[in-house]
Amino acid sequence: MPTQKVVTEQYGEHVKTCQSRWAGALAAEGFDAAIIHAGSEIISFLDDYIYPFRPNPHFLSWLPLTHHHDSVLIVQPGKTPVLHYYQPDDYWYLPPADPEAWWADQFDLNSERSAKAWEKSVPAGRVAFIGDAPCLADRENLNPSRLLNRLHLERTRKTPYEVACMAEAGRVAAFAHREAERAFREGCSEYQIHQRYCQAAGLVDAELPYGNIVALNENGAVLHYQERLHQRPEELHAFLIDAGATQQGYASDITRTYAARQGVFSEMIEAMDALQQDLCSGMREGVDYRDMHLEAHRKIAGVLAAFGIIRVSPEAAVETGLSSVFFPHGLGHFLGIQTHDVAGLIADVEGTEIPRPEGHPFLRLTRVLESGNALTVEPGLYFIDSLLRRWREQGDASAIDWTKVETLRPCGGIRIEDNIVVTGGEPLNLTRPAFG
Ligand SMILES: [Mn+2]
Repeated sequence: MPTQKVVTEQYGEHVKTCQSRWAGALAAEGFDAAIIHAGSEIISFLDDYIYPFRPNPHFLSWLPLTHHHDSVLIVQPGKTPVLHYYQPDDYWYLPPADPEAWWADQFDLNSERSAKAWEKSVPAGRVAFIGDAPCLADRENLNPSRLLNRLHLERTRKTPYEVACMAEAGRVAAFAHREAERAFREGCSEYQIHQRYCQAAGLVDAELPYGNIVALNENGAVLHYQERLHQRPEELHAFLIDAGATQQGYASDITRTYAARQGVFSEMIEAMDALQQDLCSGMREGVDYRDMHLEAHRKIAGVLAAFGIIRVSPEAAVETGLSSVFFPHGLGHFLGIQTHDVAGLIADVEGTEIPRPEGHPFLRLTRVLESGNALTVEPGLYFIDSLLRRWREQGDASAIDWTKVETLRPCGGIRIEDNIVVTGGEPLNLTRPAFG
C-alpha cells in the first residue's frame, strides 16, 4: 500500500477561493447566507444496515470530511464560515475524531452532540439550503437551481489544492493498477484481481469513487461490467480494468487494457495508447471538447481501418455511424469530487444545455475548455455483440470484416483512460507519471 499522503498544502487558499465564489454566487442570486448540510445516513427498511455514506459534494468542496454525516457549514459573505461539527456521544459507533488544526483553523467550529444544534444558528435574511438530508425537505430555497449552476460552473476550475488531491488519488490508483496487472498475469480471477486492487489501494469497496470494472476476455466489451467472477476463464486473452481511488473526497478514474500475449490485439492496444496520448496533449484552453470527441472517432476509425476490421475510409466510418459501433460512449467527462463532475453540459446559470454532436447521445462534456478544468480522456474500441448484430442487420454489412471481428471478439475491448488538468500551456497528465 502506498503511504497515504494527506494533502494540506494550499488548503487555506482553497477555502478563500470557496469563500469568494460563494459570496459572489449568493449575492448574484439575492441570498444572505447558505446552509450546507453534509447529509444524513440512510438506513435500510426494517433493519439496521447503514448504506455507505456519500456526503453532499458541496460540503466536500469546502471540507475534507468524507464520513461526517450531519455536520453543517454556514456560509455568509464577509464572515468566517461556521462549522457545526457533529460528534455524537454514541457507544454503538465511533464518532468522528476531534478536528485537526490544518483544516479546522479555517472555520469557526462548534462541536455538536445533537444533529439539530445548527438549526438555532440559521442566519437572518434570505437563506439557501444545500443538500439532500431529510431534515431539509420542508425548507424554502432548497437547492436553488440558478445558485447551484453558478457554483457548479465555478467548480469546473480546480484550485491547486484540488489538483493536488486528484494527483494523490491518481498515485494511489496507479499503484493498485500495477498490482492488478500482476494479478492478471498470475492468472487470477476477476474477484481475486479486484481484491488485490483494493488491498493495494488501501481502500474498501465503499471508499472507491465508483464500482471497479474488472473484466477478463469478452467481459471487457460490457461498458459498465459489474460482475467479479470467481471462476477463472480457461484461456486468457485480455484484461480491462477501470478503477480509481479517492483522496479527501476527490476522485481518480483510470482505465488500462492488457493483452495476455503478443499479437494483433496487443498491437491494437499500442495503437490505441498512442492515439489516446495524442488526444490528451490536445486538451488545451479554448478547445471545444466536442471537437476532440469527433477527432477521437476519426482516429479510432483509422485504427479499425489499419487493422483491416473495417473496409471503408475513416471519414466514411464516422459519417455513417460505423465508428460508433466500436466506440459507443463519450470521449470523457469532467472529474473532481464527483467521478462525473458537475457542469459538463451547461452553458450558463440558467442551465442551458450545450448540445451534443448529432449521433453522439452519450457525450458528457460539451464545453470549451478552460484553464483549471479536470477531465478524463478515455477512447475505446470494443467488440460488442448487440451493436455488431444491429449493424449487420440494418447497416452496410460489407463495411466490416466479420472474420477479423470473430477472431478478436474473445478479447472484449480496449479502453485507456487518463486524468488531465487543462492549464495555460501543456496539459497536465495526472495519470501517466503515477504509473512511473
Ligand atoms: Mn471515466
